[in-house]
Amino acid sequence: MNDQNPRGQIRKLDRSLILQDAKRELAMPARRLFGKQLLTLGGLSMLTGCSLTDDDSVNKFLTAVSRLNDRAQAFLFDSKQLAPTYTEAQITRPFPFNAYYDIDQVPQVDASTYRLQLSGLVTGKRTWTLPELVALPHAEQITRHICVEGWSAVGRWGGTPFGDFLKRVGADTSAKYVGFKCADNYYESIDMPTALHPQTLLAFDYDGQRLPAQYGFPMKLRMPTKLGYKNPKHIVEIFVTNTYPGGYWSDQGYNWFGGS
Ligand SMILES: Nc1nc2c(c(=O)[nH]1)N[C@H]1C(S)=C(S)[C@@H](COP(=O)(O)O)O[C@H]1N2
Ligand SMILES: [Mo]
Repeated sequence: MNDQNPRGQIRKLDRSLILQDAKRELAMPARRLFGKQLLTLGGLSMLTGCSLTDDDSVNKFLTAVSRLNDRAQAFLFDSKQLAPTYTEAQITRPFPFNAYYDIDQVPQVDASTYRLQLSGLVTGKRTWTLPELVALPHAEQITRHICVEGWSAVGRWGGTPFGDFLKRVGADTSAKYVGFKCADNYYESIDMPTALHPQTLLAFDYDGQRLPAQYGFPMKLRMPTKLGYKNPKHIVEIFVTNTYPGGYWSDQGYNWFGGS
């Protein structure tokens, strides 16, 4: 019997404690997991018996943990839970700019020739002009944008609820992912429950004005339930798919779900 075997007993205890610890860690928003990852990794590597002896095995292991984390976050995501909203007076001015390049490299998209492409699992594969998009039902939000680099800021965005737009274009909302291609070659993808979340906005406006170039003209996807890097700016194509599309930063090791 196990309880007469001290070594077996200790093993069992360790396993359940480590599992508990791992569960707690995985339940946390990704940004907190980043800081504490080492603690859990030690425990998890013991638990799984993975030997983390070289960069390759460490990378594979971290990817596996991150995928596990994606699943935990997807499981915990409550599609009815709303992110906090703020007042006009709480807006951060000026709102920070961030991208994988400097502000002088921001893409200049021509409004008159711009067309939004839709592809993948959608029945309405027509293109959309900017005036057509801006004429869609309008919603506003004042929410907090949280960047993994350690800053956050409150901003005001206006646009059309993305879930309604997906339904309007005949998207298969039972599919797993919505992907985005951007004018600056950035790319991103999100889970369908987040795409359908009531605060997920296809945003054309910032603070009552058309989105300035640096904040993502002609449109960005604004999700207060996700970290900054999940919110693509300068969107030129939206596609619906069951094949994991990855994203600019998650393909470099950041957590894909990226919940805030
Ligand atoms: N197309 C595109 N979208 C992007 C990025 C980018 O480099 N290109 N950077 C992301 C990151 S890391 C952040 S924090 C926010 C910054 O948005 P802001 O300039 O409106 O603050 O945009 C996100 N979306
Ligand atoms: Mo970011």
